[in-house]
Amino acid sequence: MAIRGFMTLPRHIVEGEKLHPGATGELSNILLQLGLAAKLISLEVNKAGLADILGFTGSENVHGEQVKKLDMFAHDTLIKAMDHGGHFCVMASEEEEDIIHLPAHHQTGKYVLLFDPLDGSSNIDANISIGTIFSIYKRITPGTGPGSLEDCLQPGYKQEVAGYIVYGSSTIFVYTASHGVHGFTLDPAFGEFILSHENIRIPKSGRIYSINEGNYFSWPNGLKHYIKYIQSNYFEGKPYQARYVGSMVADLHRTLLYGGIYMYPGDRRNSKGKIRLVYECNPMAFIIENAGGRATDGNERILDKKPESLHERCPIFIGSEGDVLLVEKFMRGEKIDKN
Ligand code: AFP
Repeated sequence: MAIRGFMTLPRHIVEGEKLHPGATGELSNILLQLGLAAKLISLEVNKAGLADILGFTGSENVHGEQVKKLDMFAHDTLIKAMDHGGHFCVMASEEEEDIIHLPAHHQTGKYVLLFDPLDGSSNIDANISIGTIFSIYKRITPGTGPGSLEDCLQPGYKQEVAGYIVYGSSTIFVYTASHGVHGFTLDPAFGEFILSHENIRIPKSGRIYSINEGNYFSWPNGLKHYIKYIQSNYFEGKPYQARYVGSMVADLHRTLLYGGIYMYPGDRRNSKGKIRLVYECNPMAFIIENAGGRATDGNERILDKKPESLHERCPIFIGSEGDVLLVEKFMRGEKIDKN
């Protein structure tokens, strides 16, 4: 097999470093370690149907949900892969209530790592795509010792890097460090991520909407009107198509590539919806904006929101700019011209 010219994830990261004058190489090391963790989690996800790894551990996570073994495997793997490089002062995971301090015997550094180790985990038993989401910030507290909660509660626009790994029909690692959004597909034969999606740009508008329509009767009226509008009008010959996996990483990966919109609104029962601001909304908003898209809570830009707590939830409308702008108009009750 000819491998000349292959752009692997490590090579891309190292070459990308040259675009950041004065870069110390620290972020590159972090991304390389995340790539390694992604491969380990991917291997375990692929074995999920075979090994005695499916099923509940019997314990609940901070949201009162049953935790599956694979979630904990991903959580532990990320911590083990990331805690020793001397890059981080603090970490936080969607699977743990409080911030995670680095072991005392490891050096601390200037970065902060936030992650959702295995998003969409209620889909594991059905062999449906799931994913890992991460974001990296610089610490804001002074000093070189352990970081604090304050470091983890920064608005999303301050992210240095964000990314996700989708474990689907193949495993794909997508990240942005502000210079474009790039996707790498894991070649299982030689265990390396290969550049497969360079400088991804989300279409300005799409023809796919993604939302849990089972909640229709709890939605705000503006959103109900929007959904009926895109279902009952023809756009270039047909109405919008509905696609909803129920794994945000999978739904957002499709949205990034094909365009359209993913929505998880607040509703009558949960005014802030379900999706977590720190672990899911912020990294996905950073990626989508860097690809030319838009992400709001229906009113305010997601990346401008200041998190108040680690596990807070936030309504989200994210995807192609044209689609998000349109749903916002409906949410504000503005008059929309008939198509
Ligand atoms: P799980 O990790 O509990 O499966 O939740 C996944 C998720 O946070 C997000 O990935 C999905 O888009 C969303 O929840 C699905 O929620 P609904 O089941 O309420 O549609």
